[in-house]
Amino acid sequence: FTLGVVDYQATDASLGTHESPYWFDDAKFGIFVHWGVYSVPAWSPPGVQYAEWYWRWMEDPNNAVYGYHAQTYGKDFKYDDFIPQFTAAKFDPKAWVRLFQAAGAKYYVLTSKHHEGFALFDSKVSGRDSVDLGPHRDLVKELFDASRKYTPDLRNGLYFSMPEWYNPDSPWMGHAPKNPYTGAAEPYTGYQAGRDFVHDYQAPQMHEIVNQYDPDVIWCDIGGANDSRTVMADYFNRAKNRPNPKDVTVDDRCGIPTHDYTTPEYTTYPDTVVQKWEASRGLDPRSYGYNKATPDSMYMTADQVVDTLVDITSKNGNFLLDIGPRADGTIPEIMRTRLTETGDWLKANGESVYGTTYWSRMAGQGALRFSVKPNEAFYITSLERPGDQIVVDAPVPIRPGDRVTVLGYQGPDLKWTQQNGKLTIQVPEAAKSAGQYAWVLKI
Ligand code: FUL
Repeated sequence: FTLGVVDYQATDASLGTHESPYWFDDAKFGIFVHWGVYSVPAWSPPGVQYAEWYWRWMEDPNNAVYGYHAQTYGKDFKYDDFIPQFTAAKFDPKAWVRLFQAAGAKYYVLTSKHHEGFALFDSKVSGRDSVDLGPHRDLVKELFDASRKYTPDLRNGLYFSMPEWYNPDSPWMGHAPKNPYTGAAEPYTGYQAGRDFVHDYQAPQMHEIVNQYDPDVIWCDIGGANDSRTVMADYFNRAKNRPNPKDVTVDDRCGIPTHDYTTPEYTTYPDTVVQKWEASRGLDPRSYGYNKATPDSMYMTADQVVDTLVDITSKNGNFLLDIGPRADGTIPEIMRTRLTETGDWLKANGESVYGTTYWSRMAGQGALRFSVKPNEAFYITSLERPGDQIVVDAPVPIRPGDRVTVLGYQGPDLKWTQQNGKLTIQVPEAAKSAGQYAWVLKI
């Protein structure tokens, strides 16, 4: 086994030996951030479709966004006219990373460039970025710098959309952008057409994010035409060959077989999946980008966030929970509240989540979910407020003399019996009242 000795080659066989690192498996909870020019209009019918797809929807006469746009901004208002309003004027990177940490997240993933092709970093291969346009700031650098300074334990990740919708050179949906109402051709601001999309633009940008920002995670999206073998070999080698080697990780959407984990979206796997996975979704019922039409009442509750996190991690997944900041860089109050509520739960109960592994026998039973710290503890988490007893009809590894406690509850140990393979635990009223969202029993 030659890990650390031999460099990765740009082949599937070589790259295929890369796996998700321990830190990622142990981290369990990350924050996804969708932020871009789409954060300016930030509109879609709530609960229906992704607001970060505004430009796509606006092009489609059958979509509600088409009419909304004409009515709100007028038919002459082009998507790129939103760019100057993407100001980031109140963007406070230190407050962001502190919030992610307060949420109990161990990493975050920021959209370095979404399908609209607007990069939030200083790109030399394109002028379509936040340094040349809009805020005139390197938003990726500012966030990474703040994280490294104020929250050094937080890992820093970047999302990157491989194709671009209206890039005139993009092989995906590439066609020159046009006004959806008049059909007139429009400039793709900041970008010089006539390139080999993959080799002159996409791959160089991916090298830029690797070399300029040194991310712990690259979260590719969509796949399609790519030079990702070369990019990933460079990324992996750079990480392992430096004076302080570190382990980086990559998802399964780079357009090549290589991946460390799979990425169900707005869904989770029904049962344990042994290869590492990470489910993502927004606090919004159906959007990653900010949707100002979504009422607070439609956002996930903290109870739902906690239940989702516990459910996912019991099946060997991570949960990448998304927020959508506003164009000025502020994070809507409802999102901040949900994150800190989640963090409060994790403060008392996080030992049943971080650094655990799934129980090989089963992920859960009814409202119960299981997690394990080998040779240390077995956790039973009830997603509902427990009744007077919890019964597990499965061979829970408990031995005579083992103590059962409730995390966050200072009272006496719980009484338990195990008979015919069934574990019965008595739950006192005070222990139930000590918790909220999800109750963790520790053996
Ligand atoms: C999808 C994108 O189309 C969505 O807008 C979002 O970024 C999600 C995480 O991935 O493929």
